[in-house]
Amino acid sequence: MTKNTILNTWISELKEHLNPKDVVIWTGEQLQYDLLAEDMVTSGKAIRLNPEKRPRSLLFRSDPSDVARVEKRTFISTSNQESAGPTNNWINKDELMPLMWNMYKDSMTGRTMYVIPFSMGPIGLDMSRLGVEITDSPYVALNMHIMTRTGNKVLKIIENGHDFVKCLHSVGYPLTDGITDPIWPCAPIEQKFITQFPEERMIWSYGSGYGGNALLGKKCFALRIASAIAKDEGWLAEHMLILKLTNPKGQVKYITGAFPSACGKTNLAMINPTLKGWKAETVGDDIAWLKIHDDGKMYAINPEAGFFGVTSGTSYKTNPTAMESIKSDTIFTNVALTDDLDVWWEGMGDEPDHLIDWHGNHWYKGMENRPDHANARFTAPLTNCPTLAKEYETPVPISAILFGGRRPTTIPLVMQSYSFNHGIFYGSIMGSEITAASIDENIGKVRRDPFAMLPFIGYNIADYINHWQNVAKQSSDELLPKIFYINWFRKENGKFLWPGFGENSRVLKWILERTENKENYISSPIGILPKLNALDLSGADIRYENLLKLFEVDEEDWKNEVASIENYYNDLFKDRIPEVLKNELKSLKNRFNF
Ligand code: OXD
Ligand code: MN
Repeated sequence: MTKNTILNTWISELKEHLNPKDVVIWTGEQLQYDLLAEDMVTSGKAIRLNPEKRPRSLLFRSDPSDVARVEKRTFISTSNQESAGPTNNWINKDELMPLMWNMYKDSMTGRTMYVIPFSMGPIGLDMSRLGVEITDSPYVALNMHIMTRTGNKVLKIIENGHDFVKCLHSVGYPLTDGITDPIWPCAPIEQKFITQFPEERMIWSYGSGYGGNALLGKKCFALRIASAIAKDEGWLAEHMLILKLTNPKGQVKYITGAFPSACGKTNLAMINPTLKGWKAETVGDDIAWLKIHDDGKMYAINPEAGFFGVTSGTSYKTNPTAMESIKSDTIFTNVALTDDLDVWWEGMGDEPDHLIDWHGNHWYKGMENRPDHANARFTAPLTNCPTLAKEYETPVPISAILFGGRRPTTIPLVMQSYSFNHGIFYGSIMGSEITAASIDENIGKVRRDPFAMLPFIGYNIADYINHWQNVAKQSSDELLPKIFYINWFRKENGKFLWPGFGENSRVLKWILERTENKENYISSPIGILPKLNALDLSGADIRYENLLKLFEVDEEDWKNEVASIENYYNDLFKDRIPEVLKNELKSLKNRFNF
């Protein structure tokens, strides 16, 4: 079958146990993609969009029960619970492996088993890692073709003996006699398992066909398994965008940023700077692998080859670059279909009079239900992106790391940490304020999402924090990226104080100046803040009172914040609060005289 015995033995074992009707090795050729796409269209599982409006693009509709990552069915399975820590669902691997293996029995009956060799990161690069996903979902095969580097080139490296992460996926819907295949096969929620086995460097996913549950290169591999590999090898696998910035003098710098969902990560990765003469280019929008090189600097790669972005709210106004990136060769999932066979979603622009909604039903303007799903997605190749940086396939040196969240109060527009360790503290307290929770008592409370990695750390979060510190010890604060906390979302009387989007370039400018130690700052108990005249507001419509509010450090707010952080650390880490966090919290209190 292939020239790698480990891979062959694995394929044979799975063929025998999962009972597929045939096996297809993914070659990565465009023709193979095109034929499978055509197959999906003729079998009624996908709709070909209007080739004049959206060339070579497809629309899929998932089962209404299978529309997002299922965190409560996502597991880290190891030999002891301590290694998974408090942020992960854990089941002993001696229990879960046999249980899942049993579920996989004959689960591919009547289906084709696709064997997809893939590389996370550019093929052949030192920092890249290889995997093979075995799946019975043609939708997954098509998406993996876009989201990763797949096919013969990768297989060849594996055949030369390179190791790979075994990723097994089944939709959990065998086509035994008399069973017809639904448009989107999947298993009921209680049978879904998205399991990482970090000790084995292995992923088993069963029962879901959607996004991060099924495209195993993304969250399962590039974050959960990779974070465990990275811990052993001394690097970081992070939920971060990578952005290239060029100032009017032509100087180039790269930054990364981690934000909880719905904080505009993809928008920042594709920012259109309003500051004159500035240029921003995209390296990645979701995941960064970071490693300290021999020169002591931290370098990043984007391990992915595509965008798997939320469509909702994406428009020529909010993110023209994303709109340009999905003009062709794109897979849409759970968006609405227009009368001329194009796509539509909420926030895209003018509402058409009639659509076919994501369930396949007629939808008319004025109807209450939305025609697209809130987590509808586009899958598009990076190379579609008009602002893709030419360095997207080489490691880039990182000057600044941005952490942030949605905080209507307390946190200023931007602040810089006093040290790398203080930056780790910033990462640990990240989060967004709950504004429209169904449980009223939670409104106003902060939902913390440390490093935007809460559902993605493949091991104990206390060890993860310590690992950040250990990585930093490979270099010095001088050479390491500078760390910033940003908050585009501060409000006064219910109104945003900062315009956001392209105007965020003004903040990025200050950040880059600070990476060169420009003396344009003041010190405050919470970190380094811009002098008010240091933010370049040329041509911007920002009122002076707003600026003052954006940088206000309110002692009462910070008393509450400190108490909230203390509670959160105690609840989360129990008796394992990392020393670095204890020390940084103490220093913060000292600077305030609390
Ligand atoms: C996410 C995503 O859920 O990128 O973070 O899909
Ligand atoms: Mn993400």
